[in-house]
Amino acid sequence: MKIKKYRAKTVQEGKELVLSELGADAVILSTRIIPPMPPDNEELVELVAAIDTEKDIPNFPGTTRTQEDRTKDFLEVTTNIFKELNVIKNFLLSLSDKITYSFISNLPSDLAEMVKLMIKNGFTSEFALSFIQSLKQQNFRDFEDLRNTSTQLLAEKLCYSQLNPNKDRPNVFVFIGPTATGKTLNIVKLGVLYKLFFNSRVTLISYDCKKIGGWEHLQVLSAISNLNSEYVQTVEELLSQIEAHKIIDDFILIDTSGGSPRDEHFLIELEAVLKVFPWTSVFLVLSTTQSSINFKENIVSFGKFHPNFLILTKFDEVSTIGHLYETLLDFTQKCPLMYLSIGTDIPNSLEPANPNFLKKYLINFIE
Ligand SMILES: Nc1nc2c(ncn2[C@@H]2O[C@H](COP(=O)(O)OP(=O)(O)OP(=O)(O)O)[C@@H](O)[C@H]2O)c(=O)[nH]1
Ligand SMILES: [Mg+2]
Repeated sequence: MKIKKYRAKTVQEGKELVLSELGADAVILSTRIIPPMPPDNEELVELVAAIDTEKDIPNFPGTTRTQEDRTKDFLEVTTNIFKELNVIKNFLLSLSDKITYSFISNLPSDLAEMVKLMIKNGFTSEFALSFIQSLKQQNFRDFEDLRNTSTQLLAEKLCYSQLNPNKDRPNVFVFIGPTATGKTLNIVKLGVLYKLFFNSRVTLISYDCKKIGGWEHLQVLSAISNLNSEYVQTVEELLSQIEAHKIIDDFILIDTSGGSPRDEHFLIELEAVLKVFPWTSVFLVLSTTQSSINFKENIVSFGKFHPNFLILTKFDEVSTIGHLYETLLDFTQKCPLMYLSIGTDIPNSLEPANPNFLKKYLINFIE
């Protein structure tokens, strides 16, 4: 490659110079204006042009290297450079791994790998380390054995509850939570299941006067599922419907409007509703697809209403809930897990919460 600078009075004149000297294959790399300078005090244009001269490189005396040979050489050199870069990249990755995971450097390799896997699955490094430290004294056949034992232990640490329905009086359940977590859909699933398993009479009441189509959603799903449903718009209407259905039904399930955990007005309204009746149980419905921060925020806001049971939804959309684990560990002590929703099928996509099901979602994500 030959590179040369040209100065001329105009760009056009400069181009002609380049053309005449380097030929039509020349490429102009840059142009710039040179301000007037003594002695001529004339503005000039500077062009930098280049021409590929590789084709003309002569062979050293005594050699007969062709263009093909030179291409081969070039490929060999670049391949070697890439190999070197890969070595450097791997070295940097292992160095960064060592720095990031320096806190597990004194653990046996299987346990250290397990801590890393837990962190990848959303657990915090502090929690993962302290949990794995507690397994130090145990012997494991292999890594899979360690992973199975860990998930089983973690799942068993959460609190679960089963429904013990009142036989003598109606069970009046109210469902609360943020928007679109699956309250309405799962109320319908429960309505069908209670009807079938307890051979009971069920009514669903929608007190969702906030969302356009909220009531219609419950109405359509109930009709398809052959369940009775009602719609109320005020607390007075809600109470009078409950009174009316208490006499004939075994289960009355109330659907409420979803709202933001940051919406003070919504939370005050919900609190007022929750105070008007001695509910048999308050169910909090939360989605597993939330980030750990948002999930925690919902637990704090809705936890103030002291729900009795927790329903977690959308397990079919996640591979792990490790990022929610620590919040759940604390919260389920007061509000145990009762149902886990794994899809939209009515009523089959609802599981009674249990450690054997939940463990599949704790350290499930493997790169
Ligand atoms: N994939 C999946 N989708 C679900 C699950 N549970 C609910 N859904 C879907 O999530 C969406 C919201 O469900 P809804 O039952 O309307 O949620 P909601 O909490 O009543 O919502 P609001 O009334 O707006 O507060 C719907 O499309 C449901 O079909 C689940 O477990 N898995
Ligand atoms: Mg709803």
